[in-house]
Parts: sequence; structure tokens; C-alpha cells
Amino acid sequence: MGRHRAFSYLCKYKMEHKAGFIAIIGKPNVGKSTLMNRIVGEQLSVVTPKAQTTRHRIKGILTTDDFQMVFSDTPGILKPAYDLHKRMMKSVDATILDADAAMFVVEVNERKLSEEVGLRLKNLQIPLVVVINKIDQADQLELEQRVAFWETELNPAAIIPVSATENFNVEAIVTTLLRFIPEAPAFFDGEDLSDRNTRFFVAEIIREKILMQYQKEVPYSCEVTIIDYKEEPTIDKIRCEIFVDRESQKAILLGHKGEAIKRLGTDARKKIEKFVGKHVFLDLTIKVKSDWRNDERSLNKFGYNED
Ligand SMILES: Nc1nc2c(ncn2[C@@H]2O[C@H](COP(=O)(O)OP(=O)(O)OP(=O)(O)O)[C@@H](O)[C@H]2O)c(=O)[nH]1
Ligand SMILES: [Mg+2]
Repeated sequence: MGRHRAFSYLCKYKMEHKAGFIAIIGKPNVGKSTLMNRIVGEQLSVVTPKAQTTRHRIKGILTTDDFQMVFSDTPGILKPAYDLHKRMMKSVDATILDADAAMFVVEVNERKLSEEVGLRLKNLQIPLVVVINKIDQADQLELEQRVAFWETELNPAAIIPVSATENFNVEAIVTTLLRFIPEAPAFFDGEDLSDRNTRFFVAEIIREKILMQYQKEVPYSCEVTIIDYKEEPTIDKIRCEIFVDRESQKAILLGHKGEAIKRLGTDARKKIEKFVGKHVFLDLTIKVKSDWRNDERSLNKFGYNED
């Protein structure tokens, strides 16, 4: 029996292994990134209290012995005001096309389907799971009303109420989505948590600190690019350029006697040091590129065509 039996067992095991792609979509600020981080168990995607935090699609990979789920966190769906937004929405659509199932995240107090979101969901060719997030902010009656609303509006395959920050019911997302994942071998190495590299995460940390430190339009007019990354045995030397739209924004970024940019640099460096587990030398230069959000070459350079 020996070898034969072992071989058939191996085939059976392989056949039952599931692997697939999940598109996390929804309006800005509903908690998509917080949820992906919870599911994968790492702070991969930047989370801030501000809308439009996520600009690039980022994968978060959950691997077990039995399955691999590749989640894609995407920018919040909005009506484009710039070419930048159009490209962000293109990456949302490309992610949906690649996915085996869509995880549509709403806030518990969301009461209508926007035109942009409706357009995408009503043409969906894959199973739709609605995740009602932030249920810590509502009572039972409100929650029941919202469940009934999404049921009639979208007739999804499942509706899952959760709280990402309270870590309530998040595991139900994984068990539910598993139903819609095909049998397949893993796509990524079991050790991989994301498809993005260190440079990407470093740029995101700097952008997170900009979002936290500056107000109103300023963070939205900034783009961060890493122009040089040198790894030395005891220190990583990173040169970074921050692009803004106008001279006035450069002055705000610098602050009185350069104090604001200094604080930004220190905060970002500390977080990058934790991330890379090494000392970091961080050099920040601010550049003005007028209307970069509508400039094709700038958008290409900033990686808004690779998603
Ligand atoms: N009260 C509460 N707040 C939450 C919950 N989940 C996320 N948040 C908060 O909601 C805010 C937005 O969270 P994000 O994860 O950045 O939202 P997002 O959908 O990725 O936003 P964009 O990237 O802008 O599209 C943050 O301040 C989170 O801490 C939750 O379950 N309850
Ligand atoms: Mg996000």
C-alpha cells in the first residue's frame, strides 16, 4: 500500500487547499485598512482619522495550512476631482476584476449608496459580502435597520456586522469569505505578508505622519517618494522628496524656522526605525510641482499606473 496511499493522500490534500483574492472596497474612512490590518495581524496599511488615507492598492496575505487569502486594500471610492483620483479609482476597478469575492465595507451609520459605489456594485460579477463596521458606535435597533437596508439595496451573499477597533466578529469575515475562494495552491510564499517593498512602507510612514501633523488641504497636496535607499550594516540612509502643489504649502510644511519639518522628520524616523529594526538617517527635501495631481508624468513617476 505504502507509497500509493501516500500519493493519493497528497493529491487530496492539495485539491482541498484553497487560495484566492478578495477586494476590500468602500467609501473613504469606513475602516477598510483597519480591517485588513486586523485580518492579517500586522500594521500594513496606513490608518488615520482622515478620509482618503489610502492612495495605492496594497495586498495583505493571510496564510494557514488550509488556505491563503490575498486581501487587497484599496483607496476609498469617491467622485474624482483630479486625475490622481481617476487613477486611484482605476486601481479599485482593476482590483475588483482580479478578485474572487468583494468585501464591501460600510460604516454602521451609512444610510445611502453613493452613485460611484452603486455603479460598481451593481455590475459586480463576483460574490458580494457586506461588512458593516464600527458597530461600537450604534445600538442594536440601528444595526438591525442597517442590515435590513443593505439586504434590500444589494441582496449580498452575506452581511457581517463587526467592529475593527474592538476586534469584534472580525474572524467571521474570514470564515464567510472562505466559501467563495476556489480550490487552488498558494500564490505567495507562506512567509509573505504583503506584496509591497520596504521603500513603499517607508514612504507610507512619512505620508501617515504628514496626514497626522498638517491640517486641511496640505496633506492631500503632498506626495512622498523615496529617491535613494542605502542599507549599511548598522544604519539605513534614506533620501526622500516630498512634493507639494504650491510654494505656500512648502512654507507650511517647513514651518516657523523649519520646526515643523524637523518634527515630521523625527516622528517619521522613529517609526521607520521600528519598522526596519535599525538606525535610520532620514533626509527630507520639499519640492514644488504645480498641479502634480493632474500631471501625467508626475502621476506615472509616483507609481499611480502600476496598480
Ligand atoms: N469607532 C470605530 N472606529 C473605527 C473602526 N474601524 C476603523 N475606525 C476608525 O476609522 C478611521 C478610518 O479608518 P481607516 O482604516 O483608515 O479607513 P479607510 O476605509 O481605510 O479609509 P481610506 O483609506 O481613506 O479610504 C480611523 O480613525 C479608524 O481608527 C471601528 O470599528 N470603530
Ligand atoms: Mg485606507
